[in-house]
Amino acid sequence: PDVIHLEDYRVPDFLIEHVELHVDLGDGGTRVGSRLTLRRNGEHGRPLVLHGEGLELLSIALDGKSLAAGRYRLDDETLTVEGLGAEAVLETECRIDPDGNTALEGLYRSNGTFCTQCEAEGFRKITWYLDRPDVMARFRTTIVGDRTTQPVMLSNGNPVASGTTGDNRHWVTWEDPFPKPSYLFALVAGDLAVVEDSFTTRSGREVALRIYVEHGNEDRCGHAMTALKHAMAWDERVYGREYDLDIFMIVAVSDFNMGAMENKGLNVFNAKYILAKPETATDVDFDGIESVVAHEYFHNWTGNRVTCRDWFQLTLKEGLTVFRDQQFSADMNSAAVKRIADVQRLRAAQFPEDGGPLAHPIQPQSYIEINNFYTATVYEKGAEVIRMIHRLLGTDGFRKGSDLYFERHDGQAVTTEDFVAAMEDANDADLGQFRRWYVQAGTPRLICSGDYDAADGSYLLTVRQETPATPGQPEKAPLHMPFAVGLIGRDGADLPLRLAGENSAEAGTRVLQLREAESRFRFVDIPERPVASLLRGFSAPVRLEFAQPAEDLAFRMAHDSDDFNRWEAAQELQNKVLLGLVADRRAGRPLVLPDMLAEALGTALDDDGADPSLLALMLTLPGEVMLAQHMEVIDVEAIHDVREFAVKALAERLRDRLLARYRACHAAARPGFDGASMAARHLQNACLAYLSQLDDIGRETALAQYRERRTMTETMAALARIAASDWPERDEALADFHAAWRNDPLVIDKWFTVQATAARADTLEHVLALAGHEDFTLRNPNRVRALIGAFASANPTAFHRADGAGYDFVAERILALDASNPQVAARLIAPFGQWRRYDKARQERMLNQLKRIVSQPGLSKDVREVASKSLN
Ligand code: B3K
Ligand code: ZN
Repeated sequence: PDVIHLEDYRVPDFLIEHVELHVDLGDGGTRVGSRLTLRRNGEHGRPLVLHGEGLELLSIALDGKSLAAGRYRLDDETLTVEGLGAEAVLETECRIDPDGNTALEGLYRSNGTFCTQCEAEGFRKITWYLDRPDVMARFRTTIVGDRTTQPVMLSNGNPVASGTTGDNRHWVTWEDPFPKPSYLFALVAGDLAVVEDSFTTRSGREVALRIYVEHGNEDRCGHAMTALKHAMAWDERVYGREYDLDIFMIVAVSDFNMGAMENKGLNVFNAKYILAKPETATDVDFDGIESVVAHEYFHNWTGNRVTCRDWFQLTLKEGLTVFRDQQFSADMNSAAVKRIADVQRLRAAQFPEDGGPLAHPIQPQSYIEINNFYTATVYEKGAEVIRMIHRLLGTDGFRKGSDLYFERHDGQAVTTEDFVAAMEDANDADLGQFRRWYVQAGTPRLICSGDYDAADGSYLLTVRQETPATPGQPEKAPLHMPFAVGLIGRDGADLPLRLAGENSAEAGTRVLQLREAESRFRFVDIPERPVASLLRGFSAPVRLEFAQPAEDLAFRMAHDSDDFNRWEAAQELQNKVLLGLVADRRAGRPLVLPDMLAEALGTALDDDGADPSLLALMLTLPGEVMLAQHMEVIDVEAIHDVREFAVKALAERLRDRLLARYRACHAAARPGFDGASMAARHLQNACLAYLSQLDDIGRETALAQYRERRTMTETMAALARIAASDWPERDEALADFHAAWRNDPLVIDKWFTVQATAARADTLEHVLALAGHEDFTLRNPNRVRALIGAFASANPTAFHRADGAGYDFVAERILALDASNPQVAARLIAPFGQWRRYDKARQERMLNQLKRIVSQPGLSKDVREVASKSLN
């Protein structure tokens, strides 16, 4: 296979100044005319080699003269033209088939609407082009379509002309004044409804905001529109960045390979991240919409105005933009709850990637298919790396750095090095060693110990860092990272911290810097044995190893001034207890729930002062997938049984307090997206997860909540309990839910997921039946993820069934899907890549499926790359 290496990067042989596109949409195929104004880049005699895939050539002309067959060469991936002058105009016309485009890359149709997805390399499926991000051109796009079926025809920038042509057809021309790479091109045409609003920028410009949706969805756009306006104001306030066009458009489509796309002035979204009202979307959906709308908007500066030189720089725009959307959501809602959710996601998706066969640095050094590198590492770990820079430089220093970055590089295609250099130069800082984060893969372990010396009142903190080997990187160098710590006194307050040799002390969190393989910090004037709170706010993306007694963890759950670490203490205590129980079960000892866990959670339940959402997170035991990360060899059944045992035992012990809190939250919550109601629902549902385990009141509580149909958040939480149960009402409830929402695809996705993730012995049989349900289709990525993706990644007991039937089912669907949509198929392979973590029998079964996938003839390079690397 063709491996692309970062070290082979060369500047483009030609630049494109201007592009004129003429897209004639039709039912029997679409004709794309293109006129490229080219300039030779430097002195050389090399030919022009344009990218192009799946295009049927209709005509080609150079500098106004039609080219004879011998003057150009065409193959499956390129068009080569020799003999260009220093400046040239190349015109081509081709035919493409959007209706047959099931890969959803390039120009395709979703429910009849024409739409595009060009990142990373989809533009070459529309016309021949230098389809690489360092070629930035001005685009002028004319779309011709049917007046009845495509009354709305959109592209980047501003509409500058339009007209009709007879035959019930019309045309519109769009012009984008900002030079951009082809991956930011977009075109949409269809019969869509529009919801409009406007935003006045701080310099007083009026920007029209338009959200286009399928008819009937107009009443579900309010939340996305509010999020957009908040994001626009926030970027002005926090980063000094103003929007730059007169129109900002979002189009929501049903069939989309990922979340959304930041095309210049015309974002295209998966409908899941736009459409919501409390009756149809959960609070998690509402949060997701707010953050994805903001994320795509923020790309306008971090990604579009300053873009990537090549795809190895992907984290330049993605890590930074994820960090910005995380900051935004933290500002809009509870910062601690947001931080916890982000860390949970990092641990669930990125840590396994970093510890498995697909480990790669946030700046990969090579790839076969770039679409495979839109990973949790590039995005989420990339965001953690930016967050560390932010921590090291401080809020003001980071802002100075970002200002300099925009000032230096506006309108350019740059590298991560340019970003780090701007941060350094603006702050006179040295990020030399810090740069290793960009090129070194693997999750560092921080092995910590603390020694209190009562005689001289000092506390010695020792931190050793060690990064495990990853494929191709056997040796790791020490990393530079911020390490936020606090020491808590017996009264629960943070002690003033003074390191030996310093003159004054400050209370609260202290950000230490780690650079060496081993660092020691001696805190002085510590009057009593403190309780250490390490890695506050998760100040670096590492695994912390610090043996802290259970009493200290319970103490921190109640007193840590850092809310993230209050939650983290709860997680650690729960991990300790549950993993102890796993060991008991494996040794055949009876399971007994330690009193102290119930007491610590009881104390949390009684905490009326804390954010209910934080309490919900503290009360929720680590999931099976998280617990598994702590086992040498994952024991799927033991983890499952022990967790179920603990939930039930806790429910019995805390019954009255759970019920009281449940009722109070239920009374406090109002339908709608307000922080207090969302937090109340969060805690209500965390209590329900326990209560539903109780034989007497569990069933009635869950059923009552389901039947009340107050908000989708409550309905789904109840239905999840019902779907996992053996209650006689189970089938009826599932049938009833389906009947109520059969015409609402985003809700039906939830119906599939709730069954795919149910912890039941017969789940695989249900999932097999669901895969044959009339509502199931491999053609819709959301539906695929709702059933197959959820089953493989969020139902460990069913996916890892000992007989291998779960593996067989998923591998078979990956192969079926690969024929139509390689990008989505490749993403389903990840769980198989974790095979080393399981027992011998499962290892062999997982490996056999990977081998089966790799040996399939005609496999896409997407699936081939991930599956074959997963075998290592
Ligand atoms: N930039 C897009 C992702 C494109 C994925 C291409 N396979 C969405 C985002 O990160 O904002
Ligand atoms: Zn992004």
